[in-house]
Amino acid sequence: MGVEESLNQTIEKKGAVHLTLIDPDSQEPEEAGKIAKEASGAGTDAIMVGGSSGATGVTVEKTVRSIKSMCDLPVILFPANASALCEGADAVFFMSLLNSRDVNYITTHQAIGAPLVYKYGIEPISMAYIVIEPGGAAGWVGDARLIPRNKPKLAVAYALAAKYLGMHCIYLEAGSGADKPVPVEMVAAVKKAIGRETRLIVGGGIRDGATAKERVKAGADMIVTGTVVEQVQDIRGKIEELVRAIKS
Ligand code: 1GP
Repeated sequence: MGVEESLNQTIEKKGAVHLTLIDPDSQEPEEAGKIAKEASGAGTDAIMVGGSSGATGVTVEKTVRSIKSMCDLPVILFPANASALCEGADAVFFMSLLNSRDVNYITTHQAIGAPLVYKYGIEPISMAYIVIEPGGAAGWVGDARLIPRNKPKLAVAYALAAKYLGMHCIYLEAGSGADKPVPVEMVAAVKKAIGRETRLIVGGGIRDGATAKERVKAGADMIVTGTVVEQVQDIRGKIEELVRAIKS
């Protein structure tokens, strides 16, 4: 079974999935492997590997290898551009930053990366990436025309466009380490418009179970957390809290 199918099954059975994001630029590969092991023990569903800057080439490859040696979870690349692709991952969020002003982030990096995905035999999971205020480094690097927090209709418009273009997942991103996560009203409005089968991913600034749960109740199918594991001593305890909160 592919990674996308297995995530879909978990969503159907448990209501939502939790994804742990590891930025290869934030720690040594060995440490990344340990974090993944703790996250796996805590019940996270897959490990995402990527970051807006510094997550390229050998750094990504060594991190993926270390994670794969420490746990059995699927590893999904979350690349800022084609230089973050590598062999050894199970899947890649094959994404287009729909609200970027820069055509490179909408289609050019994808054209450069697609033959590598093909060559490496990585499963592509099509995804629309939509960056919401404050947007963080992802918004800056990707030159996003940030969606204002109080304009859910703009997020809905992009999400519907993504659905009609055939994308399977839509990621509402507030930016890594955001002081405020994507508003619940925006999550609800987008889910209402895209329906059950298009999967809604929400991330950026989610640090506790209650915040994650509110967004799942509003319609998020996948919750991504990254920064919080870099900030706590008890990685397993924190991820257990998040996982428990979002699974029915
Ligand atoms: C960033 O949405 C992810 O791309 C995760 O954000 O680091 O704030 O958890 P955090």
